[in-house]
Amino acid sequence: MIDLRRLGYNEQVVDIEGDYLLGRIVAVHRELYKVICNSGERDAVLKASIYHHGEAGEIFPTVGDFVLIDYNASGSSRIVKTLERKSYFSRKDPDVGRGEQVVAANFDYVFILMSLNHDFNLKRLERYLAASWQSGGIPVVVLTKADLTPNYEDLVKQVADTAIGVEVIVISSKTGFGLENLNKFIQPGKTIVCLGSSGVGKSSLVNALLGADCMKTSGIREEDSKGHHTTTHRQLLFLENGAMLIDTPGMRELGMWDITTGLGETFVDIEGLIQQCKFSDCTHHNEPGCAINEALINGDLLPTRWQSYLKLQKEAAYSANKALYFQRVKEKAKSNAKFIKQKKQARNKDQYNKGDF
Ligand SMILES: Nc1nc2c(ncn2[C@@H]2O[C@H](COP(=O)(O)OP(=O)(O)OP(=O)(O)O)[C@@H](O)[C@H]2O)c(=O)[nH]1
Ligand SMILES: [Zn+2]
Repeated sequence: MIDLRRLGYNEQVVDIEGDYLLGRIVAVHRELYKVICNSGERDAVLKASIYHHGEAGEIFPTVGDFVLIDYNASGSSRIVKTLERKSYFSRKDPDVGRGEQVVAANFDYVFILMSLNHDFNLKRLERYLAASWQSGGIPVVVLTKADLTPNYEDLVKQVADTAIGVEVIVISSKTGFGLENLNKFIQPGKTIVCLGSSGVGKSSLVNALLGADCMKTSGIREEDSKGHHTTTHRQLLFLENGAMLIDTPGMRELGMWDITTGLGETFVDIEGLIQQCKFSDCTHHNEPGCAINEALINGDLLPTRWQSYLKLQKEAAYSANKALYFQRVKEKAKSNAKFIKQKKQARNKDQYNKGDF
């Protein structure tokens, strides 16, 4: 028996109609899903009448999602519901017009990897931080490749000044240096996702954490709808102590992020200063009593940090509109579906009354 709380599920499942089982998605490959549930790991597909022909707006599951399945002991189970997410990362769907695509869900911590050599870039870090806060996960900055950069103290300080209130941990996956400092996050039932640009050492860290564990490399062979054989790698990985890691290709393709609410947490210092401006509608240009100007003059606030804030805020305003736009599209689709359903029902009733059904 698998205790689903060990998979990170802490909520109560209400409203389960029928004999559905709770499970967690461990891999997605096109329309095929792997779900771990009380009966072990199962193949599953979406129940078409709910996801494809039901009311618009049913949320498609992704790696890390908790779902309800209509269990089938002898074949593919049917996924009937995607439960509410506590955190997620999404990217713009590569299929034009389809809005966003969620690539990972229900993680507790986001390890933001940045290497201490070539990849070191504080502007990018701010962006990753904002996206992480926005995702609902807790960011942890992991500075990699310590073995290649002997004098990193100054770099760590710069990161600490940028990532206010966030833990910063220096590691080397090659030598194992510092890995033990990640243990407080890598706890049973907790799920971690790694974020960072190509080459920073995400795979190396995942492999170092998995150690001798071969779960990652044991692919799952299966047949797709056209009869082709494919190998799906598990994308939710289990560490020996019961912690979980999400390692999915989608995370490498994150591009346009909605960072509206994540901004405030990334720039707590600036938001704090703004509160202290004399006028509540201060534009931080030449107003008297502007705490931002004061901090810029006395050196408490670096001009580069202020510029980053302004730049990201501009982008956030754009993506806020984008989010609103997609929300409206979704609502519209939903009300259309309802309308069509009502019309159909009315028509059927009509025909029934006329006796020509
Ligand atoms: N010296 C040293 N090299 C490392 C370390 N971690 C990773 N590398 C090397 O950096 C290169 C990239 O590492 P990966 O783990 O593949 O990086 P990644 O982030 O998974 O890259 P993508 O798959 O492109 O996203 C490889 O050549 C690794 O051997 C480290 O701690 N020290
Ligand atoms: Zn001001």
